[in-house]
Amino acid sequence: MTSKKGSDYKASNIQVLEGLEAVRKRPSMYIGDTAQRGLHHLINEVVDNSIDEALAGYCDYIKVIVHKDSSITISDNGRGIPVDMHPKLNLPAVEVVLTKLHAGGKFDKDSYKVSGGLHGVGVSCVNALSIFFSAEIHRDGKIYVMEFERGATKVPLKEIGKTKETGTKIRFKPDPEIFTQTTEFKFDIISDRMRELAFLNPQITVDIFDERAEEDEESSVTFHYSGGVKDFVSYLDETRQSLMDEPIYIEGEIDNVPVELAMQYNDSYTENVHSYVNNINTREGGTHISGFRRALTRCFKNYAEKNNIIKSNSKITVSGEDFREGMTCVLSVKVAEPQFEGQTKTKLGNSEVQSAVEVILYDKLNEFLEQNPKIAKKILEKVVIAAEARAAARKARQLIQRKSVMSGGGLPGKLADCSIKDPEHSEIYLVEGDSAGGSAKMGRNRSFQAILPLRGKILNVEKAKINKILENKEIQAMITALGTSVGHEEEFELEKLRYHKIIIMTDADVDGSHIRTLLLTFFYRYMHPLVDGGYIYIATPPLYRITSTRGKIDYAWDDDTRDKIIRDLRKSKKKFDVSRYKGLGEMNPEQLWETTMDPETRTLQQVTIENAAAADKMFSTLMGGDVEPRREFIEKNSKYAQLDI
Ligand code: 0RA
Repeated sequence: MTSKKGSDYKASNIQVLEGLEAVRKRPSMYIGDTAQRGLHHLINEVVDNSIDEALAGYCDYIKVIVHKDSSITISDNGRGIPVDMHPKLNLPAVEVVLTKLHAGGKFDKDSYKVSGGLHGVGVSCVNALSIFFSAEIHRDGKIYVMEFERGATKVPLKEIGKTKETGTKIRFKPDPEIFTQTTEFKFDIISDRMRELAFLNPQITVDIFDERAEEDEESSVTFHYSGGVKDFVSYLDETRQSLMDEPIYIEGEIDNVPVELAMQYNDSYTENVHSYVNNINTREGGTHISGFRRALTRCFKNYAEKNNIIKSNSKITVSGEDFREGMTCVLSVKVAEPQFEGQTKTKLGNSEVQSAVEVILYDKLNEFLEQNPKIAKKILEKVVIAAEARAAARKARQLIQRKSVMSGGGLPGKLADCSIKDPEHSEIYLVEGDSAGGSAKMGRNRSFQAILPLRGKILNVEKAKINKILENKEIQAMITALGTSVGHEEEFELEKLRYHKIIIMTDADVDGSHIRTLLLTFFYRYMHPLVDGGYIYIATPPLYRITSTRGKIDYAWDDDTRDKIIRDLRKSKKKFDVSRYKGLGEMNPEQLWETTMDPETRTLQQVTIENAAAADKMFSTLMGGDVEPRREFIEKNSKYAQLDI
């Protein structure tokens, strides 16, 4: 990594493009969306600048404060935004940085512009989208401040005192005119990202304070991990049984591409490889991931042959994915000029990165295996079992297909299909229990709504091998109904998906939320593209029914609404009866339609993954082996854990 000596910044380095009107006109173009995700993106956009300072070797502390009024303060101990005058524009550099689009002094190729959010649009966008924005800069022995409203300068740059420190403090309050859905920041979304950044940048410490927290709630957290990606892997595998004492850690640099990787095998059957380029989670993979896979496969195959572990006459064929089953890995590379491709621009395209990762991993992993024959043997035994299970799974998959062909239309008997065949306009309800399934079948609009009742608890896929999963009747029914098959990459066929809305409808009780989590775990692990594509939804049946005179029925989805309805009824001196729905089965078909299934009146919650590593951790904790961490996790996260994955 480069580390610049001294403060050699000049205002004229800044490349100026245009003003901020464009950002306010089309905010989604710059921050992705203006809903919850975009809102939180504002924080990332500012923090990315602090991380850039850290990567350049000037910053090791970042503090985030969530204020009561939904504003955010982010401060760092970097060099501070430059304040010298820009010769051509006749503006202080900081004003250019904060009020001009794409302004930034980091365009020279010598310096790594390694950090940067998905969109990498800069702090000026945050300014444009805030009703209030202030910057306090400690630099050259002086303290400066500047204030803005919706991107327009309200208080020009002024000096307000002296200081011995350097750094930048930015406070902003998102504009509710832009963020019409919500301006409420979620502590867990912020902390998931800050934790991730702390793992990926071991030199930094991040503090988060939540001033909104009630007395009994956790209101601050500190992240610092001197072990970097190695600590990250240990954290992700906290609730899994590891096959080794500590993760393998590998590091190196080729062609100006620093590569860092930690990996560990555990007793699960899922592959958890998280890759990052310049701190950005590359969900779609890319050249660094191909380099990783090639090296891994080559290395283990060589070792196995050399040591006669997999006999050449053996019937099993070991494939690349068998080497990654039950593996947790974090791969982090830094690339000076990354090319991002793919649907969500999270796939690395730079070809030079493949060989950099491949060469570094191959050499060092080889060395590790030679030095640790016991671990090597354990891993390879596991790989052989994975290969056998995969062969069995292939048979099970074919069986599911054959069965569905033999049963005529090929659909499971319990499915009440819809009449429309256009997936884009069709939806399927996965319903807990046969009795609720019956109500749903009667209450639905059969033209576009299909119903698949699921009996009892589906299998916990976190603890089962793929061949066992495919033998499960409920899972088989889902696979055939959805039409996509299951598994990684080639095996999964998104284009065959028969419904573009898959709606999980379970009771609003402990069992219901357990079944929902089991289903989500299954989709997350074995039908990942459905989660990524936003096809999965959760139905929200009401919690209370309030019946008043002449059979008028009100529904309430939470306690506050219930209390308000009761107050109003009392005021108008009406008699009423309140009951809590214990299960979907207590609703008659009309009620179920009206409250939970009618597109005009229902509320569906779309399942999205904000942070893949955090989601992995959540599922392994909720569904993994250890009871105690699960209990703790549920208690700590009960407010969020249900939906915000
Ligand atoms: C422009 C140029 C330099 C640093 C920054 C901006 C900068 C921006 C932010 C936003 C939050 N914290 C920040 N820290 C720094 C380079 C400075 C130099 O070369 O001295």
